[in-house]
Amino acid sequence: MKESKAGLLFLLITSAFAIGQVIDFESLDDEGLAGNIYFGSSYSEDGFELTTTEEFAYTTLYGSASLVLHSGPDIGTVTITQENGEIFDMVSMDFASGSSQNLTLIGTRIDNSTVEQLISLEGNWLIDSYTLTNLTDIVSVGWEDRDFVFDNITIVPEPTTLLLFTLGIFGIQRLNV
Ligand SMILES: [Ca+2]
Ligand SMILES: [Ca+2]
Repeated sequence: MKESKAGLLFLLITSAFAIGQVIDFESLDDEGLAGNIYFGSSYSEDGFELTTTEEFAYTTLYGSASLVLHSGPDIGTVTITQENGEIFDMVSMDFASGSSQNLTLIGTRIDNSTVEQLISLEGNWLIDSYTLTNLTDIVSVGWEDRDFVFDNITIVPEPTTLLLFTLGIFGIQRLNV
């Protein structure tokens, strides 16, 4: 019994330090269709949820399924949260845009303070990867989106919460011994 508990603790601790996961939208790539396929205002993958005030579509025009925000003449917002409310870092993301412009990604921390990451989109409709250094220890991230294409959102779950939880269990178990 003790051994299995120790094994479980080891698993919990090592999983707490898991490296990043990539939201790559490949679960949408089952049609093999060109063009934009509209499907609604939310999308879930790897325990994360993306929502928008407008409508999401996906496309395979970039060689891999990627998301497109269909905002028409309006500016939509895109928001990413972890479904269990845990803290995470967002470390990179791919974007393509038809017009050259600056884009500000705004991360929100658990105390409602915000951090910002400015990226410069080239406007050539080519997918580029952007390294994000400011979006650490956040519970959500969002941006104003004008028909951008995006893919490969790389996220590192923050170990602190789970680690503290695990250490808490460990402490309680020691008290019970
Ligand atoms: Ca994934
Ligand atoms: Ca993809």
